[in-house]
Amino acid sequence: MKSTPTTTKYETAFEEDVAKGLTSFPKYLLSKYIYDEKGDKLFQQIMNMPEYYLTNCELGILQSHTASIADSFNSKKGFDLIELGAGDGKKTKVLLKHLVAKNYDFDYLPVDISQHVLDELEEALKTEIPGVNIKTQQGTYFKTLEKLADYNSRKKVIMVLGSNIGNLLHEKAIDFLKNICEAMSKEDMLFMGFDQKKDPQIILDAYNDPHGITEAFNKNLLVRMNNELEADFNTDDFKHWETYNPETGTAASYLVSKKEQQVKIDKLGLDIHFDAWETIHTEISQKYDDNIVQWLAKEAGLEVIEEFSDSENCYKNYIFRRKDL
Ligand code: AVJ
Repeated sequence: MKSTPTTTKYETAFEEDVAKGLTSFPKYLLSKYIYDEKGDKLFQQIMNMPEYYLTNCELGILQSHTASIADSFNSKKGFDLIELGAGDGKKTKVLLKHLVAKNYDFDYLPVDISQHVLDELEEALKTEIPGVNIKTQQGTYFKTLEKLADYNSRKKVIMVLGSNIGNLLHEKAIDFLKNICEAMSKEDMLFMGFDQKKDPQIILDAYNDPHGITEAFNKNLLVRMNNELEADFNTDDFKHWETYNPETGTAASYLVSKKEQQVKIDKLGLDIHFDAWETIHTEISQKYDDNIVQWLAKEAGLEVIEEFSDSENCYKNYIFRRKDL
């Protein structure tokens, strides 16, 4: 029998996910779609705002514990440093500078979906820290991890900074950690940043800044649908709203419709109705404590072997190993 290729109504995952999210109740959109070129720029601006404490907290941890972190990474045959989500490398450069200055034997493998981001990082490192042996890896985390699982001639250190795991609900976070775990060998390490539970007001302020940058970042989802899916969202008709639940540690972002309205998404042939004050859930930014992190690790087959923190325990970077090997 001849097999026919499966056909879907949608050309891209973005189209399919938008259609699914906006025809669900309650409505939602996936935060990963915030990051187009404009979304990347807005996130850079977020990282530079005083209210977004995460970046400076983690930078401070990397600066004050550089030597012990480098020491934990090292092994007899040196190591390969694999960074998932390379970004602009501001925080990573602190580590790389030290590793080069102290003559550690290592390669740096930044992984990113965007070749453009990787090229810029490589260019910057060439002039700023010429001693780094960089091997960029373009692709999704998942594909790259599969590929790098066999990369086993020496110790691998997998690094994920920025509390990026916080965008995932616990169940998904465990899947992500499991994927990483499966790519690890006995002596390999995972070095990962987790934003911590703290005064709820500080968290709300970080995601609800008075400059309107986070609002623009969140609304970039609407702008993208207008640009790419022939939608007619009026961004002024939606309000950026942030909540934080100190019991669960979950910060959540919403876009709230200020009025009853009908929005067309021509490319998807959809006409979406909003009641007045109806919500679109757009992002979660999970906050953690040691118990949650240890539980996530255990569920994924990992264990915490070391942690680094600032004096206020505002943010923590943990080192994990495989538990079963
Ligand atoms: C990049 C996922 C860590 O959730 O703190 C910043 C994204 N959203 N402000 C976060 C974000 C709103 C950020 N992460």
